[in-house]
Amino acid sequence: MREACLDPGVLCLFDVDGTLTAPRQCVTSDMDEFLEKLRSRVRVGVVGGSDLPKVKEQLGEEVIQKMDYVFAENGLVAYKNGELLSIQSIQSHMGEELLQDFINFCLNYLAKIKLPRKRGTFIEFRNGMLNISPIGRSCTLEERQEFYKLDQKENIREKFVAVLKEEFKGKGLSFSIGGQISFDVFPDGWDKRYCLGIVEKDNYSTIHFFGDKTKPGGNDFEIYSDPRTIGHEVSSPEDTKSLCQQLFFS
Ligand code: M1P
Repeated sequence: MREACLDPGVLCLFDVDGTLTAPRQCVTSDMDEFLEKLRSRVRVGVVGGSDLPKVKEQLGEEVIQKMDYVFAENGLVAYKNGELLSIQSIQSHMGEELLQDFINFCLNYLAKIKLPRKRGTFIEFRNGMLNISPIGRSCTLEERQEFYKLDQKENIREKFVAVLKEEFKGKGLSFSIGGQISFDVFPDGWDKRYCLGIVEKDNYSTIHFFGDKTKPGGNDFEIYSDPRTIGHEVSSPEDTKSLCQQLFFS
């Protein structure tokens, strides 16, 4: 069935939060079914800033079996056809010295921020990146929304990133604000374009990318504007679905 109208030269890559799901929420059954249907036309992959446990939480435990590719942490953790392809390690890339200087600086800065609410897990250590959250990742959904609103007014994350950029200038670190309560830190080049280096070997003639954070500073910007992809800016999962309907089913 899949093979009948499948164009194996076309790959569609999707961001997760704000593109396939509401931020940090589970995929709807409607979107899940649509992605299944889309896989009858093109190859499908997801490229999220989040780590694999969060991608699974949102897209389902079976996601690596259901998609052609799953790229967690921008592709620093990569799966193809249900199999692990590669995994990166931030500590071996940065070295313990710089890593600790960086973590210590962040802890110090975090300790000085006063917010209406602060919870736990301010620094999440992932395979290929660090995720820093001023409110703390263990906040509730309500507390998340409250922080996000405040951040839109006061640019708490943007100011933090600006200070880090200055302090760690020339150290080969990149920063991206992809979600609502945190920002990601990784070595230069380990943004979402990282996954393009992986799929390059599969010789696709066309790679579409769909994302919502496509402006400079957003974590979809680099891959969206990369000449190897056709970038599509979307505003919600509904928008993503209707754009894909137009592109692949009309
Ligand atoms: O997918 C975008 C971002 O999703 C989460 O962001 P937040 O929790 O701040 O909404 C994080 O997993 C982050 O790493 C990721 O880039």
